[in-house]
Amino acid sequence: MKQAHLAGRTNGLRPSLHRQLERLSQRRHPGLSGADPLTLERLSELVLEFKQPLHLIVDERGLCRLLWVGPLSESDQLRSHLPGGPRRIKRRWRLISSLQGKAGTDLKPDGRDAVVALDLKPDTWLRFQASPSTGGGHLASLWQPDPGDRSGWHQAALGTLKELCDRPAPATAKDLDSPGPTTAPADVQERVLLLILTGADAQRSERDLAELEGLVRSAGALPVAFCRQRQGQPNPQTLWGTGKLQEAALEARRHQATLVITDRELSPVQARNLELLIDCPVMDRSELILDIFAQRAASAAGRLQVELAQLRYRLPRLKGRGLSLSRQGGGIGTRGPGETQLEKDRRAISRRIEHLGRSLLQLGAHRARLRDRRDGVPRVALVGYTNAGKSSLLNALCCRNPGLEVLAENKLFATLDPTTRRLSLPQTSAAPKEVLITDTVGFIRELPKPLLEAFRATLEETREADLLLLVVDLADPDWQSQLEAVQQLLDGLSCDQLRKVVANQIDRCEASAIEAIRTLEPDVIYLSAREGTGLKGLRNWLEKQFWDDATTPEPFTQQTALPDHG
Ligand SMILES: Nc1nc2c(ncn2[C@@H]2O[C@H](COP(=O)(O)OP(=O)(O)OP(=O)(O)O)[C@@H](O)[C@H]2O)c(=O)[nH]1
Ligand SMILES: [Mg+2]
Repeated sequence: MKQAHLAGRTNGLRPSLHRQLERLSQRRHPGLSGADPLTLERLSELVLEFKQPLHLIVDERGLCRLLWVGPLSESDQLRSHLPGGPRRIKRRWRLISSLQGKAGTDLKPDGRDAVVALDLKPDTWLRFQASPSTGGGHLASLWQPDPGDRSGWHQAALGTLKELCDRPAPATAKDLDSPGPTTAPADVQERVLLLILTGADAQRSERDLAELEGLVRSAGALPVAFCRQRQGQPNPQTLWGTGKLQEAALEARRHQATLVITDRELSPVQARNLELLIDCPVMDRSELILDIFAQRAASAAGRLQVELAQLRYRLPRLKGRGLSLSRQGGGIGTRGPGETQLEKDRRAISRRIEHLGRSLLQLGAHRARLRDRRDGVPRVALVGYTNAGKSSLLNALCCRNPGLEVLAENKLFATLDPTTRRLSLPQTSAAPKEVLITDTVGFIRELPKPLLEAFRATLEETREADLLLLVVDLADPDWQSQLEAVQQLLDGLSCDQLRKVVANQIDRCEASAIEAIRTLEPDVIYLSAREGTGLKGLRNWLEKQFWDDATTPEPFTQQTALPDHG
């Protein structure tokens, strides 16, 4: 018979004990179901002698593939100890654990043991107490993987060891692999677990979580679960506590998550540690945003900018990244420049970064020449938080032909490349009055730095505009902090031209929001891009800004002094 593999706390075992364990691991169990009671009796005697739990992994033919000594939690990758490696693992395998505990609750799979056991994907897990109960038998319970249960397992039977040894495996095994109603095929949509650190402000944390969920959906993935921890004394190695990460590992398996996304930027070491502890690819919010940009980039300039940002972000992180950079199956973080290329040659990447930087400079110069050609026509940029309604406003103002509309949809970062349109203003004089309006890429809190740097060429449209219309989604409960974030980002980009706040989406906002913004920005323009309300007021205001005197056709641009914000 094929000899089973012994692993775990085997160092320092007396040779006689070693032999006994080996003999036990060579005993055959009934095929497909059940277990050999005599082997398990002997196993429990050794548990009491060793003062260590012992675990058998039995295949569908009843052969023991591994005897693990000590807690399962001591192995990050129990599967890798199996002869033939993790790929050999099949369904219909059984896990049998002889435990040291005495109380009935000790039979419940718990903590890291439960997580590691789920990794094995066994059909059943028979757990029994090594110490006989007062009646003489061993208390035992049979567990099956259950994605719906918090522990990842549900109890299929409880009884004495003898009873459960004879019991065939329940036919309705809820295997974690079986497609349930909530399960999407993994290759169709990435399933994401969100790992979050919350602050003292509960409302703020809720909104941050909602925003992160929106980003995940924007990337085309499905947020399936989240784990949050109150921010305390951060552990520099992992940011989250070990207990929380154990919970995250369990949640990831319960929900069949294929990716974990954190709301905090991770150092390469932290990312690697998290991957090891959760045993799932881990990515931070910045990388997620970069991925959304990579998906949206349509123009040549947009693609160059995204590639540059991704390379700048990844270069310092190449070393030490494990699972997430070696994913071959597609999904978040694998779009844009190829990962194998990234791994191949750091110097080539640095050269590519230089090359991209030069190309973008050339593009910037080209754009500047184009802008010069528009000289004399006032330029207005629509800026604001992502999803505020900038593109909708551009369409409402300038687009009479439905075929020429820019994309406006309920997605974060729907717009990536700036679009400029001509807007004819109310003509009170004979001379035509036109301004150029540019729809720009949206902003977000804590925009990844490499992205901001790479998008300088696009953001120049904003810097070079004569006037900024700062679009706010007044229906978003978080509008105030979004407005602040945009103001700060504009300050950081040295955009010092006039900023006029435009309160959009008034058709669906709370009356209190209108009151609140009135106190904050008394001269705000209210409108609804969707309903078309307030557009006339905005046009009139623009006309007044650029043509002080309605009879003077000379436009009022940044080259001449602008009045103070008012
Ligand atoms: N009810 C209502 N919905 C609006 C209004 N303006 C925009 N929306 C909706 O808000 C969502 C986002 O609109 P967009 O115009 O794409 O927003 P954006 O600021 O361009 O977003 P990004 O390009 O992703 O930064 C879309 O679903 C719009 O239909 C409005 O005035 N009222
Ligand atoms: Mg847009």
